[in-house]
Amino acid sequence: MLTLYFAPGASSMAPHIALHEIGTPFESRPLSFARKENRDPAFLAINPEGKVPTLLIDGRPLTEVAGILFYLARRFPETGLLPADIEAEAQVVSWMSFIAATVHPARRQGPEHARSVYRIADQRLGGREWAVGQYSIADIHLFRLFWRFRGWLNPSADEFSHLSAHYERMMARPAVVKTIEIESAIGYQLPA
Ligand SMILES: N[C@@H](CCC(=O)N[C@@H](CS)C(=O)NCC(=O)O)C(=O)O
Repeated sequence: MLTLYFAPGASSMAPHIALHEIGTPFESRPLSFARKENRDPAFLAINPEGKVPTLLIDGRPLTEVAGILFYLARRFPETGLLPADIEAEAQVVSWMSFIAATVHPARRQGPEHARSVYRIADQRLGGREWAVGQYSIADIHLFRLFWRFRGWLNPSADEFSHLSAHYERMMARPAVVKTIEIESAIGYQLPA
C-alpha cells in the first residue's frame, strides 16, 4: 500500500500528480502547516525532518521529491514516466538534481536570484515540448516549482516563454487538473 503525506501546493504536489498519472490506488494524508501537523510527534517519527512529501511504501518511509518520483516511475514502468534509454534517464536525473539543488532553494534567496535561476531553467528547457524529449517525472518536478514561482511573482509569459509554454502543456493534463482540484479544495497554506 502507498500512502502519501502532502500539504496542498507544497513540493508534495509533484508526487501527488505522479500518482494520479499512474492511476494506482493510494491513501491520502493531507497535513496542515498552519496547524503544524508536520511537527506532530507521530509524523516526526515517520520523517524526522517534518517535511512533505513523504511516501509510505507498505509502512516504510521514502522522502525527497526526486526519490519518490524515481520510485514511482520505476515501480510502474508501463506509465513511461522514466525513459528506457540510459542517456535520457541520466538527463532526467540531471534535471531533477538541478531542480532540487538549485531551483527549489532559489526562492529563499529573494526574487532577483530566483528570476536568474528560472532564466537558466528556461534556457535549458528551450523549445522542447518536454524536458528530455518524452513526458517524464522531470516535467512533473519542474512544473511544480514553476507553478509556485508563477503564484509568487506572476511573471509575464514573455519573460519565461519556454517554461510558460511547458506550464500550459502541464495544466492541460488530467492528472494535473485533478491534483490541483483536490489540493485547492483542501486549501493552500503556503508562506507568502
Ligand atoms: N528537499 C525536499 C524539500 C521538501 C520541502 O522543502 N518540503 C517543504 C514544503 S515545500 C516542507 O515540508 N516544509 C515544512 C517544514 O520544513 O517545516 C524535497 O525535495 O522533497
